[in-house]
Amino acid sequence: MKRIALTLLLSAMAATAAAQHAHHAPAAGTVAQAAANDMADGEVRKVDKAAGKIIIRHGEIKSVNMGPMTMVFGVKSPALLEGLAAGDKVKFQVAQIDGDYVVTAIRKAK
Ligand SMILES: [Cu+2]
Repeated sequence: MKRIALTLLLSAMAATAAAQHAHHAPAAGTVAQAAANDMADGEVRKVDKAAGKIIIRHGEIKSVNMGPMTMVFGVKSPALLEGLAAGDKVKFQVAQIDGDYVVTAIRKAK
């Protein structure tokens, strides 16, 4: 599960880098415009591994038509929460599953 998510993320990152002819992640503002349109920026506020939940203060999430806010998300797999802690800046993907907003991929932002 984790391996698949990572592969997807790396693919998205590679596509972004290729599109911008950049070797490293460009400034955040540029990423927001050019990255795969379902990668959102956020900052972790709380991780609840037992419940499989994460609270993220996030920017606009175009994939689910959501403006900036702080909210709780479910996670597609508890493994996604490994290594994450409050205060981490993250890039993540969200899907709406059965009416709930669920993080399907997440990684720390550089
Ligand atoms: Cu939200």
